Amino acid sequence: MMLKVGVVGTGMIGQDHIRRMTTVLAGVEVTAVTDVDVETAKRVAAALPGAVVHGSGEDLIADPGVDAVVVCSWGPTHEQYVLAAIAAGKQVFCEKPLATTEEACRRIVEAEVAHGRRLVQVGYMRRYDAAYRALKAVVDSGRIGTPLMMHCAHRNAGVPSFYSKESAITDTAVHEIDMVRWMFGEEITAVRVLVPRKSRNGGDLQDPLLLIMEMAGGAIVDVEISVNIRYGYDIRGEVVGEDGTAALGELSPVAVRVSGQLAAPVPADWRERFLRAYDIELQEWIDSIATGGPPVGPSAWDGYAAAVVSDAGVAALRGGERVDVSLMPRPPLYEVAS
Ligand code: NAD
Ligand code: ISE
Repeated sequence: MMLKVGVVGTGMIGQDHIRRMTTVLAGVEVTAVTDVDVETAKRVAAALPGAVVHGSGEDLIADPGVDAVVVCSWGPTHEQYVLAAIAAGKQVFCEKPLATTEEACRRIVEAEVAHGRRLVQVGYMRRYDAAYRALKAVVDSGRIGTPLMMHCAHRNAGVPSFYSKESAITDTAVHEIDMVRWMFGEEITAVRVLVPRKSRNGGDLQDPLLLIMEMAGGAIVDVEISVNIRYGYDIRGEVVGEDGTAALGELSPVAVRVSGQLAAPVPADWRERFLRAYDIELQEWIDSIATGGPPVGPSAWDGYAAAVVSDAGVAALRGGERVDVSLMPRPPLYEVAS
């Protein structure tokens, strides 16, 4: 059985997911695409034998030739497509963020709860990354004692022109927001944002930023967000426990020592750094649908929780204050932590 997938949004990650679904993963075919940029959608479809180009995401979701939907359009458009997929009773993998506001995510959670069955998975791929999984295994084993702090860095070589001041929180740090909830198995209770001297590479953006998150158990997480670091894509994380520390390893497959120097390549971007994580994330999603089970990855609840923290981060960035995070009660549909 091949899962017939329709892709909404054929930009960078849409094309990357189509490439993996057509050349890397098993049990899936891409049968339909759509994009507001019709020419891009047509160009992408031309390389997909038999794929239909739809005029809108809603038409694609209604297509009987589409079993499940992958949403890769811009964040503010996610809500309408995820809600349409829930209304059609189709499984939907939505790239992060689930939606760009707490209210939009709440509407998605409420629609899924009303439907009565999990249909939504959010693209927080760090949970599938070998280094993050190894780090979590050490933390969970108790070898470094109770975690007290985590230091993170999220560095992009550069960002697109549509990237705004708030995107540092809503589009970039939102990955760490989801990751630490998963890493520590607890919620974030408050955030603040520190604003260092601006990089001359950042244009009008406030770059870098330091996001500080307080965890329910008392640990504190700091995240450096630098989005014009120039030298490459660099993702770091180190957990400090009572008895030791554990950090994401260096990921380069090669290190060259020559002429008194040590050099190792740095990934260019997220596609290179998280290549395998995206593969595993989507393969597990495809397999969960094939076996008739609910998706086991990040849920609409996780997407909602990340959005609430992200909104608090934006408020902290604007106001300079510490901002409390308050979640609605978790519906029983999401009681099993993902
Ligand atoms: P992009 O601009 O390259 O592509 C987005 C595409 O969506 C564009 O082709 C655009 O025309 C299309 N689009 C916009 N509005 C639409 C609508 N209403 N209906 C259909 N298509 C529409 O952006 P991108 O970098 O591919 O990012 C897309 C999404 O993926 C964003 O939510 C982003 O946060 C997420 N993303 C996730 C990761 C990750 O690491 N998981 C990495 C990059 C992007
Ligand atoms: C982008 O949308 C992603 O999700 C990348 O993983 C992240 O590193 C980047 O900052 C975002 O803009």
